[in-house]
Amino acid sequence: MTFNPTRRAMMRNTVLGGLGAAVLASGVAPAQAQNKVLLRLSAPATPTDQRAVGLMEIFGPAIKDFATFEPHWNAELFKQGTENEAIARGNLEMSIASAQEFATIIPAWSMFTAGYLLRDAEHQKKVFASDVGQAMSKMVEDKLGIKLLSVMYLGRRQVNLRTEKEIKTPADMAGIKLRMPGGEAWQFLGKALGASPLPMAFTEVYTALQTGAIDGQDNPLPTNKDSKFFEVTKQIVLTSHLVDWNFLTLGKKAWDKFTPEQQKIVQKAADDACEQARKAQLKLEADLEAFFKEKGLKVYTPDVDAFRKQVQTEYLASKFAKDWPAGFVDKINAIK
Ligand code: KDO
Repeated sequence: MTFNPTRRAMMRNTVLGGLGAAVLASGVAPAQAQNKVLLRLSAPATPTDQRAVGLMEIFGPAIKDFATFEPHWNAELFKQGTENEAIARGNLEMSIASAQEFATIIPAWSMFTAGYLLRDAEHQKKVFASDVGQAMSKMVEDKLGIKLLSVMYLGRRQVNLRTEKEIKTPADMAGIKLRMPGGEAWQFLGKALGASPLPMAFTEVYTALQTGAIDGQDNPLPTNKDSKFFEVTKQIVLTSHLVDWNFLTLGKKAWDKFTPEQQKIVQKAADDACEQARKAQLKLEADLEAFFKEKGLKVYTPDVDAFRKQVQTEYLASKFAKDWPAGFVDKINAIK
C-alpha cells in the first residue's frame, strides 16, 4: 500500500436572521419564530473566513423560512475540538469539524488526516463524494449521530515561521517549535514534518507567534491572511503537506426535525455555501503569494518530494495505518 507518489501540483458575532434580530429588539417571540428549528453553529473560524462568509450569505438565507441559523465564530460558544461532544449532548446543532477531531473517536478516520494523501481541491471533493467518503461519513453518523452535510475546502497547509533559516528538507525543521492544533493526529503530522509539535488552540496562535512562545504554525494561505499571522512571521515554506478539509456537520436530532422537503433544501443550501467558499479559497490561494511577498515575507517552495517521502513513510509505518480500512488508500489514489 502506498500513497499516490505524485501531486498535481471578536467579538461575539452572533448573526441572526432578520426575524431573529427583530425578536431580540422587541423582546417578544412571535409564534412563527417558535416553530422554526434553531441551528446554532460553533467554530473557531473567524467571521471573515470564506467558509463563514459562504454560510452566512447562502446557507442561512436559504433555510430561513423554517430554520434559524445562528453561527458563533472565533470558538465563542465551544472551544475548538469540543463541538462534536456538544452536538452529541444536544447543546449544539452544527459545527465545522476536522478529520482529526473524528479520528480521536473513530480510529479509521486517521486515514483522512494523513499528510500528502489528497492531491488537490478537486480530488478532495471527489473523495468525499466517493464510496470511501460515504463509508467514512456513515461511521460518524452511526457512532456520533452527526451528519456530514458537505465538505469544506480549507486549503493546502503551508509551514509559516518567525525564524529566518531556509527550510529545504524535513531535516531543516529539527528543533522548530511548530504549533499544531490539539490532538494526537495533528501532533503526529508535525513530527512527520520533522518539527517539534506543540498543541495549541487556533485562537491563541497570533499571540504565541508575537511573543515567540512558538517558532511557527501551519495553515493554508487564506487562513494566514485572514488571521494576520503574516504580521508576526518572516517566511512561508510551501510544503503543501495537507490538502486540508473540514466538514459542515449537523446533529441528527436537528436533522430529523425537518420534513423530507426541508431536508432537501438544507442539503442544497449546505452544498451551495461550501461550493462558494471553496471557489473563494482557491482564488485566494492563487493570489496570496504575491500579497505575502509584498508584506516582506520570504515565500518559497522547498524540496516537496523530500517532505512527501518522509511524511508518507512515517504514516505508513505508524500505528494509525493499522486502523485504516483495507483497500481505502488504494481507492483514494485511484480517484482521478
Ligand atoms: C487550525 O487550528 O490550525 C485549523 O486550521 C484546523 C482546522 O481543522 C480548522 O479547525 C481551522 O483551524 C478553523 O476552522 C479555523 O480556521
